[in-house]
Amino acid sequence: MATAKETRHAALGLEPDRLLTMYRQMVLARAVDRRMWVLNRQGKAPFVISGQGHEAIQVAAASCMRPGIDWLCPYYRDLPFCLALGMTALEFMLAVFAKADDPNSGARQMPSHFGSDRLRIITSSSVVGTQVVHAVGVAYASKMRGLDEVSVTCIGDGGTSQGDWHESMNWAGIHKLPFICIVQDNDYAISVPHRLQMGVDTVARRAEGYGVAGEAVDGGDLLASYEAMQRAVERARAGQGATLISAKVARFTSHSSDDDQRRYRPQAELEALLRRDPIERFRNYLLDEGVLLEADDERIQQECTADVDEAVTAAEAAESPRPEDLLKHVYADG
Ligand SMILES: Cc1ncc(C[n+]2csc(CCOP(=O)(O)OP(=O)(O)O)c2C)c(N)n1
Repeated sequence: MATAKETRHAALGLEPDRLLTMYRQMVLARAVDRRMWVLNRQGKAPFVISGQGHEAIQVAAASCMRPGIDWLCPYYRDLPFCLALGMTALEFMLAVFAKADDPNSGARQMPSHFGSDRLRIITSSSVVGTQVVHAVGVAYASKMRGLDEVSVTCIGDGGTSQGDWHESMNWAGIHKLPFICIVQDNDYAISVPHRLQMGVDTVARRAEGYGVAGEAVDGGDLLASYEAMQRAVERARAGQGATLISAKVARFTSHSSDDDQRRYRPQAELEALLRRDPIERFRNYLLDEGVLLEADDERIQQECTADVDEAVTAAEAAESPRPEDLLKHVYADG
C-alpha cells in the first residue's frame, strides 16, 4: 500500500471515508438506474433515461457542493448527481411511478426531471438548454444579494448548440457569476455524433470566447473530476467568476428507452465502452490503494441493492395523485 503522501486522493485532501462515500454513491446510482430499466421492460416505468457511465463526474461535482446552500439545475442524466446531493432512492422512485408524494414534481414531470426544495435542485424543462438560463439567473441573484452560493448546471454536448447555452455563457462571463456549467460530453446527441455537433474536440475551448475559465477533464476519472470541480467552486466562491467544465464520459445505454443505439453506433465502439466504466475504474483504484477490500465491496453492493428493493416496494405501494389535483400548481387558485 502506498503511503498517504504519495496517493492522488491524499494530494486532494480526500480521506478514505470520503472516497468510500463517493464509491457507494456511484454504486447506488448504478443500481437505481439499472432497476429503472427493468421496471420499464415490465411496463411499470413509462420512460427511462440513464446516467450510466456518467457517475464519476456527477458524484465528484456533488461532493464539492454544499447541499441545500448551493444550487443545481440538472439535466435528465443527473441521477447520480441528485443521489449524491442527498436525494433518496425512494424520492426518485416516487417519480418513476408518478406517485402523489413525488418530491420532484408531484408526478407532473416525466421521470428524471429532478427537483428538490430541500436540496435546492431546480426542476427542469424537457426543452434542452433551458436549465442553463435558469442557473445563470440564480447565480446572478446570489451575486446581487452578496451570498457565497454557487450555481451549477449540467448539459450534454449536443445541448451546447442551443442558443440558450451561448447566451447564458456570455452572461456568466460579463457578470463574473458564481456559476459552473458542466458539459457531460458522451459523444452523442441521441444519434448525432460529436463531430457533427461542433468543430472543436472539446467545448471547453470555447470558454475563452465567453470570458470564463475552461477545464477539459476525463469525466470517467473521479479524482480528476473532483480536482477540476474543486477549482471551479473555489473560483466561484472567491468572486473570480464562472467555469465551463467539459467532462468526457461514456454513454452506456441508448439515449433513452425509446431508441436502440445498435442502429447508429458501430459494434466495436459499443464493446469499447465497457473498458470505460467509471465505477470499475474507481473501484480498481480503491482496491489498489487498500481503501476498499473485496469483502467491503460485496457488502456495499448488497446494501445498495437492498436500498433499491425497499424504495421500489414503498414507491409502488404509495398513493397515486388524485384526479381532482390535476390542475394544482398549474393555474393560480381561484
Ligand atoms: C430544444 C430541444 N431540441 C430537441 C430536443 C430533443 N432532444 C432531447 S435530448 C436530445 C439530445 C441531447 O443530446 P446531448 O445534449 O448531447 O445530451 P445527452 O443526451 O447525450 O446526454 C434531443 C435532441 C429537446 N428536448 N429540446
